[in-house]
Amino acid sequence: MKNILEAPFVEEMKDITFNMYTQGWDERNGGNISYMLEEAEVAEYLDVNKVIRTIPTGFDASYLKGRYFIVTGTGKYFKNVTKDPETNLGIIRIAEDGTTAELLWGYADGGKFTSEFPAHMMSHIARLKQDPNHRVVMHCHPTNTLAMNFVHELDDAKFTHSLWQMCTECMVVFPDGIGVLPWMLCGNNEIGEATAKKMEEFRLVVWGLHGIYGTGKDIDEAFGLIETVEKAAQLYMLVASTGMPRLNTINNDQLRVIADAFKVKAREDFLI
Ligand code: 2HA
Ligand code: ZN
Repeated sequence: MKNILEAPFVEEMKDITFNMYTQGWDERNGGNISYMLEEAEVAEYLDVNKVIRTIPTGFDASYLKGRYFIVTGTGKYFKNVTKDPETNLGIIRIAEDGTTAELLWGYADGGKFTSEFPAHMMSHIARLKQDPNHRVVMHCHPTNTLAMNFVHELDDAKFTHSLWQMCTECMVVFPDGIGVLPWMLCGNNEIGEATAKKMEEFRLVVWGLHGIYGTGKDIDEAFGLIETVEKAAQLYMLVASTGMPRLNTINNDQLRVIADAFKVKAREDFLI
């Protein structure tokens, strides 16, 4: 059996949590990540028949039964994952009943997965139905994206369009747009269900006045989506902060030109 602390997926979780912490997007225990793993990759490092303990999922996750995930722990700080992955991360498998998670490694201080576990698992279900290669759900509190929530309408089309206009790259990276939820209480099934509903259409979902969810087939894709939104939001806020009139913008014709050139399908109804 190989050393789990050297597993590529543990290394990836260490790298990305530290990276996101240093961006300032994951203060204190802010943010959470869940990353779906193949049984074969886990079995190189762990005896998959050895369940340490079980943890209730809090909802019916039977669509994911038998699936493995590495997930950040509740109350844990992204900044600490690198120095103590076994306490700050856990590897779980969704049991046959869908209401139990089987802990195979981690949460070494008796902890459990993130309080946003329902939103993560419900989002995995929604994204897997859209894309069988989907694997990662990532949540954080990017500063400029959040700032923009206070001065911009929380509307899918309007929010997406404002960001598309900020940099040429946005149309290429998220032509499918961003879902935007109003402020809601976090950490429960209700916000999980609302997030998953948006995930039927979007890989990115803003939680109004809270943060963002990004998803993808790997960590780079989920992170890259969030990073691009945050860059555009930073530009939006910089420009807004000057109080000067905008003399230039990327207009809808130009957005269509970008989509054509990069062979992506823009959400035409968001070209408002
Ligand atoms: O896990 O970010 O949304 C801490 C949070 C809650
Ligand atoms: Zn949060």
